[in-house]
Amino acid sequence: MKAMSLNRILLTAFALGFSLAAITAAPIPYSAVKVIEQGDSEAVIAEKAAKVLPRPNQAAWMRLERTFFLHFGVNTFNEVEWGSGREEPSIFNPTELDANQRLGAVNHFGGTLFVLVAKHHDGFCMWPTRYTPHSTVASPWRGGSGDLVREVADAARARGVKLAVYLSPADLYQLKTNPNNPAGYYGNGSSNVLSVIPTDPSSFQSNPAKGRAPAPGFTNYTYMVDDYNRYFLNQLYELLTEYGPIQEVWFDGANPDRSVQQTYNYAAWYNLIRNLQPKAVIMGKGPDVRWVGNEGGVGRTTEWSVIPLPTSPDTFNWPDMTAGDLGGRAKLRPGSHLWWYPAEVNTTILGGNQWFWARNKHPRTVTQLVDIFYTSVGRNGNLILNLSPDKRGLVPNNQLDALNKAAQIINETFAADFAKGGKVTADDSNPENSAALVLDGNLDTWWEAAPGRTNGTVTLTLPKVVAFDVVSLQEAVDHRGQRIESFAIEAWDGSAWVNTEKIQSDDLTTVGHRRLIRLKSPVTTEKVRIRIIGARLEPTLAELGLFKQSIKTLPPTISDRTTNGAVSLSNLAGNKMVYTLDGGEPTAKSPVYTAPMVLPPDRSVTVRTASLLPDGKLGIIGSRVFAGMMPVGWKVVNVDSEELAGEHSSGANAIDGSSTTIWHTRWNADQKQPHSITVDMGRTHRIGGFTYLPRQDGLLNGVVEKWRLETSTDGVNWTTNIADGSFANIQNNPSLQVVSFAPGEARYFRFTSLRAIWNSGWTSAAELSVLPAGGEGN
Ligand code: FUL
Repeated sequence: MKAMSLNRILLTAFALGFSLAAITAAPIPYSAVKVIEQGDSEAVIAEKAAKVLPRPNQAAWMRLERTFFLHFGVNTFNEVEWGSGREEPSIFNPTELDANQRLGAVNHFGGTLFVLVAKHHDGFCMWPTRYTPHSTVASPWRGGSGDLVREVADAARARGVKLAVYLSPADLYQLKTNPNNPAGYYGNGSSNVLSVIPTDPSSFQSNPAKGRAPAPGFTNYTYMVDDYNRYFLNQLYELLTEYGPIQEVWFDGANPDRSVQQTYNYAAWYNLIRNLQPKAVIMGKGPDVRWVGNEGGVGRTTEWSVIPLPTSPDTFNWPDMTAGDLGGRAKLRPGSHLWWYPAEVNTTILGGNQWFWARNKHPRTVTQLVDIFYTSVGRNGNLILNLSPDKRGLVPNNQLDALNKAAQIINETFAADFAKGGKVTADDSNPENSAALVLDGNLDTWWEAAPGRTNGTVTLTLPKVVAFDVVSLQEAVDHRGQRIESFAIEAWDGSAWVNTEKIQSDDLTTVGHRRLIRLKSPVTTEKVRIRIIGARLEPTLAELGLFKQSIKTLPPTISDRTTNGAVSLSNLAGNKMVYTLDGGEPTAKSPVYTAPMVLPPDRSVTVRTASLLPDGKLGIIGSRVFAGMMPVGWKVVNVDSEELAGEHSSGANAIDGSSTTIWHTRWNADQKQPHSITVDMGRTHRIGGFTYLPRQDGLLNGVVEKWRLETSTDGVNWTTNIADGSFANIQNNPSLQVVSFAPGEARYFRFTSLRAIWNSGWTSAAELSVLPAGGEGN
């Protein structure tokens, strides 16, 4: 009986053109998780990886693409990146807060989702929670009746933007060592006891089994948890039941004070979220969405959404995944649990990856924001761009201006799809999935290569010649997973197919939900083909688009400063460029750029520049602050440790003007803080601050977290300018740190590392410099 039915299957299969090899093995079904077994062949491993599909909450989330973050709280009022938990709620008093203002900017950019920081690491709650008085209720804002979550939720819904919440697991206000809150729950050693969520606040510790009435339409839940986890669950409950649908819950892995141990009961948190908001994704320390691994807005050029986990996702503890190759074939090993885990690319509108507003923080340039769009949304990840309202509670004009200009460029670029109206053919297709489906604007229909093939070519013939320089590709990930491993984009030049030249070092490897490839210059043709060279299984394309970048108004690119202080300007469109070096706004009459400009060595300089368009108008103005003096004539006069053997990392590298060489203490010796370096600037300057550029090679060894800065006019008598400073969040944001102090005369400065990341004994620096008196000294 069995043999007969198998024969019948085989006959039918032959009639349909399947190969014997493909049909004799048991078919591998699509599923949410797959385990690679010992002995699985390369082909089986690839097929398993290709048949892991996104779960429904992820599929909906991936289509959001352009999402926003908002960091605003007590840190805004103290102008710091990380708080201490000891802030007085009275400092929180935005005078003009208007949630509609920030949502307007989000709308203009096509923003689909807004992630509000409801509680940052400092523990101050932005809504009137029942479980701590440390919230907006204790602040003067709206006379103590303010609820930021409500105001943002209402404004977002009114504008069709979805809502999400960030609730920091680290909580310095609740830290049991916080003198301002001696009864703090965080790390208080309480036992796991039966707790009803939502808990009655009046018997929160005395009788946690006593619940309060559930929110309308919801019920209550029971967990065995300690005080802090019960606190956290109750806060989640409030946020997820009182503000309408929540699309994403954001769990940050950062923790400014690890001296107090507290276990997070993630299993209970996830369970509660699934019960209350089953459509939400859990981001970060959770199973649904992965942090891309940096805060600079840059996804991988090869970005797999299927990730091998060493254990089952049910028991995995979701560490940060920062390696370059997370899901390539070399990573797929026996024992791997393959899991859909797409990337979210979080970054800031403020330069230097800074999350909270402060007077001296400036927005990124428009060019940088446009680039970030391509390196996030264009690399199979969702972009989450942070806005930073100021003390008024409003997003300042300079941030709005940068965002609106970037939005204008991106919107103009994607307004017209030149592929529309074209005719599409493929060399070979699955009969159910014809090539024409790549132009139907529907991600749920797709072209698929004929069964058994792992390559294929899709050719687009346009009714007339077009010029384009952006290619958009999308796989049918919701239905067929992620498969493409390598492809080429070719244009017909009238007699042959020629490879188009891409703008960046992007590898043409993965596609996933969306891949945007920018070309070096516009290609003019009436025929384009996408040649898929390799795939894990039959490749698919759900959509294909061709666009022309709106580059004419893009601000010129301002280069790094060379060791001689020279800076050059360039622009893709080949326009003339005008500039100023005194911080003033360039006009059509400003000097026209002709050759690299040598900046003065003894002060910070702001370069501002714009393209001079053929019609005499100016394009968008770009600017760059070169903070810190040039190290011309400087010498290291003392360094307590430097690695000269393994790799040349002498102290001199910290003042050579190059961000690619580093000072590093000895690798195998002197592994104890403090470490210090003393620099002689050759003559006395009046200075008002210093800069520290951590190593920029992606490694964190020796990156300084706590430090001391001293200055001297004679190298003998020293003034301590800052005795115990710290670089908040440098582990996540290893970017230029600019610190001001009371101005004074100095010929020498001494930088001492007191603590490095992971409490290691090393110290490293790419560059150290000082600021002329007068802040950043434009
Ligand atoms: C980091 C935090 O420490 C920053 O302050 C910010 O919230 C960012 C989104 O995550 O790890």
